[in-house]
Amino acid sequence: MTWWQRSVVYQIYPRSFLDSDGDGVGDLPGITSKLDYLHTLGVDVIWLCPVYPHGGVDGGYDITDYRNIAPEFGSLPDWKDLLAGLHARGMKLVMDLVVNHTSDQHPWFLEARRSTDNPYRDYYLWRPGEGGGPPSNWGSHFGGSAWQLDPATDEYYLHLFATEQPDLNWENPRVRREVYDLMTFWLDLGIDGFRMDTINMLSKVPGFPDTAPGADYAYPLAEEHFLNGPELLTYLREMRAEVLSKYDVMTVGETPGVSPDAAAVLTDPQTGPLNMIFQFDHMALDKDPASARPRWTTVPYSVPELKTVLGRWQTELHGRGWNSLYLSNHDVPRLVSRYGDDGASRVPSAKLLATLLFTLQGTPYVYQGDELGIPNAKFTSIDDYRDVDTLNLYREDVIEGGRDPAGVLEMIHNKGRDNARTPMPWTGGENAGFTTGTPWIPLNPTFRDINAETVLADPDSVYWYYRDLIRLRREHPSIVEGRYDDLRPEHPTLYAYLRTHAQEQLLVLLNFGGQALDLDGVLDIPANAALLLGNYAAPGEVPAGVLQPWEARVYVTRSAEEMGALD
Ligand code: TEU
Repeated sequence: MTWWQRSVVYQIYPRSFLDSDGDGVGDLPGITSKLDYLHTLGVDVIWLCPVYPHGGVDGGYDITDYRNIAPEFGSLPDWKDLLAGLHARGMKLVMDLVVNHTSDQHPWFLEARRSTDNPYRDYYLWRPGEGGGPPSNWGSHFGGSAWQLDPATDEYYLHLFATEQPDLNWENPRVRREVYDLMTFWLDLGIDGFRMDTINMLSKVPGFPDTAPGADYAYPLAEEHFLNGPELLTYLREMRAEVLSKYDVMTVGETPGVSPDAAAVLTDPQTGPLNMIFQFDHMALDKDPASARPRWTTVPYSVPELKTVLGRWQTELHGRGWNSLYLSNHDVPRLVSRYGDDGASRVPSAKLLATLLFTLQGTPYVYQGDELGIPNAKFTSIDDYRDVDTLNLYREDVIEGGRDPAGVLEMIHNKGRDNARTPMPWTGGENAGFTTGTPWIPLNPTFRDINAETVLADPDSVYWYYRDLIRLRREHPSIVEGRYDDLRPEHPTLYAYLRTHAQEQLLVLLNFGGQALDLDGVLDIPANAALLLGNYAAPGEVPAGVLQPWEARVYVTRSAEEMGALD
């Protein structure tokens, strides 16, 4: 096993972590001042969302300079201090690599748009219009057409995300060389890897053919024409040969719409260009696929469906590739609100979800604040939101489309990206201890009760449970290496699985839901099973055969034969 297979990653959204200079925006010195907080939690690797100079449109994912730090986040010396502070604690740093697109303010694009024969023109994807409109009907992820007419040359450029995020032309070898060079720049400064943004969108189907029209939006997402495109593997293999193979670093690719088979190719230990990917199947469970914009919908899903999806990735990548494990990030709602119960059972359900996250096979990713059990932030006014995706939805649907604002706000409450982007609550005091100035986005209204200070002071808190789980994972190789077997795939609320490795086998029991569950006739806990960790019962206890609402237990049993009694 490699270091990155044994690691736990903690994702930081710098804008919202901790502000050290009172401008209302989190920054690098803020992060450096909290390294002991992260070290105590036990995480090994920090994934830092973009801190580069940017165009101010998409939370740093619209980069204007790949080799520097945005002044609001600090300076390159501040960044070096952070890296040194991490390395001094035996921790590692992974940077965000955003190279499907740049900002429209990047010098390459400023040049490219000047004339059709500019040397940078082919850094981007330009096409003349068709019949007075865009070259094809492709929609952008953030609403509207994915093509933008640029008046200077009367041609359209492609942008799969915001208008201000033009897509780079990966067919151009000069673009690829630029990317490899900027990767080398950071690797030579000593970083430990990259999280690669939308990395399976690099290769577009030639000709940008139309996609099937959407239900009620003119511009549907043409995913079949840009996800896992024809040259993707060629580009990624080249990237590995030219750059990554020369360093002992980890890579994780963000890849929507990838099957386990495709992931096995991408992450094959010998030939795969990446170490692991973020798959999106479990993110789709509560979406309505028939809707014109599924990601804004919320439909109930069943626990057996969750087990099917997670189980498929566990079994199909076992021995073939490597999984990443995540239930949240900066693009999705808070996990306790989405998969748990953010009301009366907030704490036990947050712990249950953590138990799931840390006891599957793969590298777990914790999103900042999830270790405090933070729920979604439900702002009552659209004025409190900042995310381009959220604001575009509101503009298209309410301001231009005349839909009911209450209904759209509810969609935003359930699925908006700002749920995850409110400032880290460090204390219950002024501005939650995040800033001495005015925070760039309002605080999550729960901060007076749910903040690091209260959570650290409470030995039964979500934070200490995360710490215990991370420790457990380190002490039990079956969690990292073992096989996964779902014991009761059909059961409506019980998620029970085994993790089997050589001489050791773990049994994980998760009662998904607000009802107690009598295990009698459902599953026998073997007589020799010893409780390692639970969110109700303490290690070593012999708890009853009834699981409390949202109860989670991790047992160890000594041998595979003894575990046979379960069947
Ligand atoms: O996200 C890409 C992505 O596919 C989605 O999760 C996307 O955020 C969603 O479809 C829209 O709601 C990555 C980054 O994680 C995201 O923050 C950026 O906005 C996006 O790429 C563009 O760089």
